[in-house]
Amino acid sequence: MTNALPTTNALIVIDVQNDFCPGGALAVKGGDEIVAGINARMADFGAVVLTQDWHPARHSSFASNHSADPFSTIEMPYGPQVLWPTHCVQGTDGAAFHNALNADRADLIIRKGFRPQIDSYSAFFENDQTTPTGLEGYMRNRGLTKLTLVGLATDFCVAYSALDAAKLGFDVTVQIDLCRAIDLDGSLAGMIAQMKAVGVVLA
Ligand code: VGL
Ligand code: ZN
Repeated sequence: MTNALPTTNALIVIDVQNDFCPGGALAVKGGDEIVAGINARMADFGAVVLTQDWHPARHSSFASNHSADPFSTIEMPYGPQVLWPTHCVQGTDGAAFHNALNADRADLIIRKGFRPQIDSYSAFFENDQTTPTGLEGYMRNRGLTKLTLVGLATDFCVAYSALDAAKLGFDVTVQIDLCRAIDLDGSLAGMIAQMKAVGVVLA
């Protein structure tokens, strides 16, 4: 057989959802510009996984549930937490994937942030850094050891996922031209530095 896709290589597409695209509730500048490039990259991988931010309306990461301002920070039992505009509420159009994303190619769609009391930026662990999403087991069971991450947002869900994947011993690349950032108070530079420090390849 020729052109076999590398069976150890997975593309993980982080949160390419309407609420993170222009016009959405937590719009990331240029969020929609990466969709065509992500679809094209899918052909290079033996596995494609999509993540989907998937919050109940009463989620503790929503500023509206604290009568606080969006983008302010509060102390949660697990540490500081940014409060966000209400976004990616389960079953809403905002939580749906961008309609041009080739979701049909996905082997797995992993949802995160569904527990009301814990946010989950990373595709591997929730923000308490201990509650697993199950994605590590899926990757190991399929022998997927080389992970390439793309999507939204570079400095939150992509970076947290990349840091956790590196910590778990996966070989991790973030394809930065297929990501877009929120960049809250220097968060982009900070997270890029952290990713480099743990050996994540920024391609
Ligand atoms: C995200 C903030 C809140 C992300 C998700 O996908 O980067 N950021 N929820
Ligand atoms: Zn969220």
